[in-house]
Amino acid sequence: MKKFLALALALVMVFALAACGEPATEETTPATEPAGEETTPAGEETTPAEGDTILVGFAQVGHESDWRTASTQSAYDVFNADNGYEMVFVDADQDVQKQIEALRNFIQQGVDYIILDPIQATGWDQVLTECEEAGIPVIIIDRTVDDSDKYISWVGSDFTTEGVAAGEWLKAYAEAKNIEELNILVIEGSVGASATLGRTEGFKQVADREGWNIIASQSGDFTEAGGQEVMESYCQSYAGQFNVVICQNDNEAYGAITAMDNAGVTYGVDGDVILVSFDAAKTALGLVQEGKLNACFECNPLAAPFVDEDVIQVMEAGGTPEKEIYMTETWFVAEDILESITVNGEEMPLVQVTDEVLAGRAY
Ligand code: GZL
Repeated sequence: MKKFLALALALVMVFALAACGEPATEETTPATEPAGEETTPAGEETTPAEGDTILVGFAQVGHESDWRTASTQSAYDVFNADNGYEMVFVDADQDVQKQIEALRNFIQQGVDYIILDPIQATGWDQVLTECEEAGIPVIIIDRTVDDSDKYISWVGSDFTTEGVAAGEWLKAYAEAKNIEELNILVIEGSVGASATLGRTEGFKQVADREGWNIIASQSGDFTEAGGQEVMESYCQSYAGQFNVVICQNDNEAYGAITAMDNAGVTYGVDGDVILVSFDAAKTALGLVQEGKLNACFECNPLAAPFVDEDVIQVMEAGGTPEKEIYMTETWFVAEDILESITVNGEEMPLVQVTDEVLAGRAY
């Protein structure tokens, strides 16, 4: 009954807005809003709903990567009238101040819940205090807030474990291929992002333990253009000196591939350079299957269902959700020469990318 009422009211509102000459399309966002590049950067959109629906405000990082597109799509797939929600969505275009402004606007709008994917790990305690004083629960997804605990739950991935996994795989792979010396270039993610900090820290733990040579580590800002720019610089500065490139997300790897192609540097299973990325978007997994990427370490972007089921619905029923809710991840590889790796003492399987694996991917 609740959903039917919300849907009926939403339809009434749509026709009312249309009659007033309002752009009806802004209020009739379907359950599956295409959230790709056409997402309004730094803009505000609202899914329609009326009545006793749950109003959530979502301050998203931006639209910088395939991963981000999937994360935004996941929110539109869940927080819409079909499921008893109305969502106010803000794309902060990788600008922390825009995110903080969005949270303050959500307070003014009187949303029921705030969802935040924090662009950077620090600088949040003041605005989270304001949310707490306004009595609005905040749910953090994906990246972490490291300087405040004024939020109900965090739903995301263990970035340090992702970095350790990449290091442990590289160790096992080099041994299997009889590669004795590893000279490594790293293309880091956005400066100050917990995903960057964690992946860097985790990989470095293994590199330090194994005595590997990390030649350089620069930020590509999690974008394809950034990855290409850094890789072009690396190819000029370290020509012939490196045999491993670690990209901290898929889009940086796409850019690095363009740069290495242009520089005549070979990579992947049959190349001179071992190429690794994080995220595991479908495009990247296709590159793994082709052997252009040697390995790809998943970071699951589909947090919205967990926020709905394990946090908001629990609170709506009067319960207390878990403070930390971890997503499940898979480590993908191009070849079947290794079945598993040991990460932090736990044996974890490696999945070779096949047509069947690709067909089963949601993003
Ligand atoms: C990781 C996420 C990162 C992705 C990038 O959880 O925050 O941000 O790895 C994205 O693709 O830009």
